[in-house]
Amino acid sequence: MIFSKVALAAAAMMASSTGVVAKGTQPGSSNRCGTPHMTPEQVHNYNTLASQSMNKLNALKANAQKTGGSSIQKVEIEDLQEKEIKIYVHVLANGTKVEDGYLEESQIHEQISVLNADFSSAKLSFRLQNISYTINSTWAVGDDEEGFKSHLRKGEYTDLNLYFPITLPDSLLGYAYFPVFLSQDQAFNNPDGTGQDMFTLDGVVIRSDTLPFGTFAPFNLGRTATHEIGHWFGLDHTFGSGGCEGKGDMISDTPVEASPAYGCQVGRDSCPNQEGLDAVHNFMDYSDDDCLTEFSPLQKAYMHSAYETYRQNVYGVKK
Ligand SMILES: [Ca+2]
Ligand SMILES: [Ca+2]
Ligand SMILES: [Zn+2]
Repeated sequence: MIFSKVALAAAAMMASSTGVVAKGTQPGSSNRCGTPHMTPEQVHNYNTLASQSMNKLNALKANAQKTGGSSIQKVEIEDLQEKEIKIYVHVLANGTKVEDGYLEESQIHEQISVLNADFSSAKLSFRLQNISYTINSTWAVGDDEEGFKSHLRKGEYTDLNLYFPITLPDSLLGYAYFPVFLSQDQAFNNPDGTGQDMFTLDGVVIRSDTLPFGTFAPFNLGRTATHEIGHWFGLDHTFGSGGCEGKGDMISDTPVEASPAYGCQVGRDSCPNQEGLDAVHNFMDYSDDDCLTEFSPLQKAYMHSAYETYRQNVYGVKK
């Protein structure tokens, strides 16, 4: 995927202004997520990958039913190869006190524990490699994204960089970027050329008071990280875009949902003419942290497919 400067500027605006993603937020609450919408090309690629994952799952289910062996859920999980993701944490603070955003290491370890719990049923785990602390009043409020990322980003495209400023523009809780075919990225192939460097931008930015023990209730159990990392693995929101008749999230085992669910609206059915109740417990919806508990089987399979396709098969190694 080649991003033009214009497309990326639009995406960046979406992430940091009153973009489409922010629409529908409850009055007085924060904007849960600023991850830019997928481009048409991304939608096409992700749809293809999701179909492949679905076919694979259906074949496994059929085989499990034939042999009468282990349960379908178990078979789905057994087929996934355990993956451990390296994490580089970057704390962006105003000073060296906790109230300046200078997080205690224990709080970061607790966030990693939440991630390992939330992703364990997907056979995905995380290992903390390093924590960097930077005192910078611009970066501490989430401004100058390209600046802090080009200074701080570590590891390869397989590795996850987490940035923790104190706050973010426009009351966003966090944002991420979907994985792309890095080998087709303009700036990757031609470091002196124009275009956005998707390798550098890759990663997840989250306001640090959403971490476990943070002050941003009801979003302070660390699930903003889980949600944004879901995007980093290629998942879209359960409500996708386009409402009940839209493309949805391209994941066939999550019911079509008209709009984000807030709070914990168990039993919500925003598309009554479409099968199933809204997946309000799904990590890729907008419910409160204590309401978010699960990924669907196909989401789990899809995260593995997307990681293998986009992140593990990168052509060449970024310096
Ligand atoms: Ca769906
Ligand atoms: Ca429905
Ligand atoms: Zn999101």
